[in-house]
Amino acid sequence: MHRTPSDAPAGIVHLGLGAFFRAHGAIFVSEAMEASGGDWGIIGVSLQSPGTRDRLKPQGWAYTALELGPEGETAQVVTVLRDVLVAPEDPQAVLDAMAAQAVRIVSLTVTEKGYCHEPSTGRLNPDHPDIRHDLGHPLPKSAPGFLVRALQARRAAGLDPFTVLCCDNLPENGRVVRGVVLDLARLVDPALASWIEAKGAFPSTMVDRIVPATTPADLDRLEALTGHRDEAPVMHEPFRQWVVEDSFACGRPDLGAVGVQLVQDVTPFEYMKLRMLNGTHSSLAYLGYLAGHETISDTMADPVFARFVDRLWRDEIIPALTPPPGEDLPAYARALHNRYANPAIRHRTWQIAMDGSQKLPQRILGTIVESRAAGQPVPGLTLAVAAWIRYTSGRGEDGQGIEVKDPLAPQLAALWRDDPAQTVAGFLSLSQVFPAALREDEGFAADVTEALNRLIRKGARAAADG
Ligand code: CS2
Repeated sequence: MHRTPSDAPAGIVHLGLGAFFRAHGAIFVSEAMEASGGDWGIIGVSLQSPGTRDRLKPQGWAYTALELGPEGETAQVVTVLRDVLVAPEDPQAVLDAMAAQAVRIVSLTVTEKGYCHEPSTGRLNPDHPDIRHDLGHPLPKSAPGFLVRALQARRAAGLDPFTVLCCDNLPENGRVVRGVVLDLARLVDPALASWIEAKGAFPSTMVDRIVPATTPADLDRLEALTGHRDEAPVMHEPFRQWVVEDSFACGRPDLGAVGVQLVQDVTPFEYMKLRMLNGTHSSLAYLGYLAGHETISDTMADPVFARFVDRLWRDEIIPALTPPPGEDLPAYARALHNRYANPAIRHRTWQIAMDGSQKLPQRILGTIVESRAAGQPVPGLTLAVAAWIRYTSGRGEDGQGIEVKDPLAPQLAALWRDDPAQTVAGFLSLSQVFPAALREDEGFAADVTEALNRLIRKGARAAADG
């Protein structure tokens, strides 16, 4: 039987039902079912708040995805969601959904900090408050906790594990999640850990689509465009890419039919995307915000920053990368330049600046470590690190306060000193963020201090105008 997305039973539970997944993975899955059928309806889970569920429920879980091209907008109604659960309200219902026999994939977009790991090492942080909670209670709070307890229930019921499909911007994300799940499972029950190790599947993926947060003005614009009020639409750029390691435990939607690249090794694609896209996104976010730009496209409309980011790609990031099969890195950089400049996408620098302590290692610091070891200068990325430090001080160039969102925010704010060299020394000693190679690199500390001095003296725009 060939089902349409709107009547297929759920074969997927997705943890972290934010705008990104609804504008990316959910659309690919829906199209794959349109192309080839399969029981791949999706049960979404919000791990924090009920807002998305409350807005989607009266709409029967359907929502509009609005494509924002430089030349116009196209709306599509997505009907692949079967239900939305809110974990803090009823964690048992989430575990029951994940342990259902029909569910064969649990996918995740819980953001970098949702894995409760140390960003600099990729290992579980057993002292994370949610992990401490989950070790003492059968009803979890954290994403790793839900994965482990649901796998435990499946094992007890004699079912196979589901495939864990990580869709977050982490390097080798499948390997990282597997490590975090196994670390936690070992603390819960070593036999469970061995079972997961033997039977579980954790394919790595590279996900890409720019999805700015939906604003109240977007709701009104969409209503004017379609004549229908949608309380939970998502906004996205035309571009999309999903590269997936083809190692699933018990089947998958026909993703290959809808343009998903199914490959043996995702690693080079992840490095390309994390360093070329996310690395420059974060760099532009801190510098652009400090210079008074609200969005990435506003920042790109400033020729100083457009030149800055082109130099980052050409002189610092591309030389340290191995191109994935079939990818031309200079062409990829040109395409990114145009995607960033798309004025229809109002992606706030403040939104991207969030959670820097969790993002910097894989986006920026990896390139810096490798380049410094090879004797290659990385002045632009060093300036980006200094801009992050300046940003997290909580005070902008205009003297206005900055609302710094970061799990380490209070700790970061406390590191600020009158002497920039001391401030930098404090930041570089953060072992959760900076790998040993940079913590012990005195030349790097001197370069970041020089960049921070330049930022304080001249401002972000002049500092980036090299
Ligand atoms: C952004 C990403 O918010 C951020 O940190 O860099 O969400 C970015 O837009 C996506 O990864 C694009 O695929």
